[in-house]
Amino acid sequence: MKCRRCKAPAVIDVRRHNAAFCSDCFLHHCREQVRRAIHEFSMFGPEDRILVAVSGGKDSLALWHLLGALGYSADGLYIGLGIGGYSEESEVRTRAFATEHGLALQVISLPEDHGYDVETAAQRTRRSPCGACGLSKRHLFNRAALDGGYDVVATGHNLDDEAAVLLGNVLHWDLDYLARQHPALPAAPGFARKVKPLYRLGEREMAAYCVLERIDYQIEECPMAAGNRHIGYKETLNDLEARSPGSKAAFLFGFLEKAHPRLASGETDDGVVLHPCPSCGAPTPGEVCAFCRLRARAIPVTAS
Ligand code: Q46
Ligand code: ZN
Repeated sequence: MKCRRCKAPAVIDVRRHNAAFCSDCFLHHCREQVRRAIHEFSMFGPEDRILVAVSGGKDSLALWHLLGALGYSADGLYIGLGIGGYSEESEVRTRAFATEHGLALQVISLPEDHGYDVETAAQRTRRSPCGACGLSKRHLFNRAALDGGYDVVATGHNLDDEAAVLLGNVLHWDLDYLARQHPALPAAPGFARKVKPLYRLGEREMAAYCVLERIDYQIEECPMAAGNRHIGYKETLNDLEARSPGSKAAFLFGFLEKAHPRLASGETDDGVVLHPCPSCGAPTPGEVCAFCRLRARAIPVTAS
């Protein structure tokens, strides 16, 4: 197996591209896919202040590394979810990466700063752990970006993640979610701009990138992930991909090119009026925002 670009011995094949690469050319391929994603959707420019949502896993650390390799300066935000040893190790790796590369990192702890952890919030609000976790992370990343004067929040969602979310949204024909599923969501009042520069790269590519760049990431799966329906969607898509390489990319990129523009242009807000949450200021259609409701129910009430 030879590298498609330089004909040296290859270390990885990317069946979707019907190509194999040597180490240097594979890293070049990853940088080019991210560069293309950034330009294709005008995600940000060199003058923008970027906040990267880092979890300590392969995708977010690879993203932070790739942005630096492409000449962007980006700060990181890590949210400690209070998931025992998993969270502790994730934080250690995130801090070590930031220190090694001289990057600025902000750390928020759900238990210490907000008085609850993911498991408690899930139990008390009868949400799935990932539901409570996702709601908390979206809210806190957005707030940190607005408070810190950042232009954009970048997350490490990769091609596999996005294809799995798309499959779920299609299976449920959730048109609102489909209209909002995009690698670059513009800023709106109370909402920071959000981008996914890894949407053109698969999970396996991100793991290989970390190995080749010697990035020490959290390999353990989150113990709360069991039962997350996106895992099932990923397995289904992996079966499809094994039989027909390129299916995932065709599914996601075809949606973005052909279906999303129609969905987004037909998007109506259905008369929904957002107003600031009286407790935290986040835009919400209800009285108090979903995050503040979750937090109020998740924090144990102490007897007076
Ligand atoms: S951290 Fe949170 Fe993931 Fe764990 S609880 Fe679910 S959403 S699986 S990215
Ligand atoms: Zn609120």
